[in-house]
Amino acid sequence: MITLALSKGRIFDDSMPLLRAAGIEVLEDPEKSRKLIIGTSRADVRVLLVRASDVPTYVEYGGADLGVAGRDVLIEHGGAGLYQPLDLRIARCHMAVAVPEGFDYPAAVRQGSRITVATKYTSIARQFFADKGVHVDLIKLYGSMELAPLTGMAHAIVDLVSTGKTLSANKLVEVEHIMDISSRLIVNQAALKLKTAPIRRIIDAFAGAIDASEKA
Ligand code: PRT
Ligand code: MG
Repeated sequence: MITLALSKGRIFDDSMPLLRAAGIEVLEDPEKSRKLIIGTSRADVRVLLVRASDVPTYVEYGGADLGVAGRDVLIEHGGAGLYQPLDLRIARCHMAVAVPEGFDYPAAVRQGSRITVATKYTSIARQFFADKGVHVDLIKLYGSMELAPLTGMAHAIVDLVSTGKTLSANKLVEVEHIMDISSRLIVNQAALKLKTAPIRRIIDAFAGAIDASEKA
């Protein structure tokens, strides 16, 4: 049995064409079913539905053989014990620093002020500001980071941006582009040794589908 961990939403949706290219059809719609383990058209392949940030953990500990996770989630997890053979180029966005429209971020940086930053991505934020030599106090949040500057709790946020609509709806502006983000295929190292042929076939089919969509 090959077990693939996916999160509901954009990663699940964007993974479907890749699975199809590997000859795997998922048999249930996760938005309609409450099942956490769903079957596929292949008796030897099943899909596990987990939180996006739990995908690397399931793969690391062998709860799943393979998974799809964002670069953001992989950096925050640390990536220990995970083989990352492919950038799938799906669920693309970027990590950014954003501040309220009125906040003079360049001046704060120039003056060497301490900046309070709210984020779910503390490893990425800590590294980014350390590399810039900016002193920050980080506040860890698990969601709706946009509220932190609006309530006066933080000067800035570090969050993912795709269309930019969430920032503008909350009167925030992007002031730093930290890194581009896309999702990767991750593989449990022991599973790769024990089930080399079927896992390799999936990796190769995914790689072929990515190449084909790049050329299209
Ligand atoms: O929702 P949950 O707390 O369970 O977990 P999650 O938010 O980590 O999962 P999910 O499914 O929302 O995101 C999974 C992965 O998709 C992330 O780890 C990213 O790698 C990737 N991704 C791509 C995004 C976005 N685009 C994105 N826009 N993840 C989140 N967002 C959020 C962002 O945090 C912000 O709140 O969408 C909002 C901004 O979107 P725009 O379009 O308004 O800019
Ligand atoms: Mg989300």
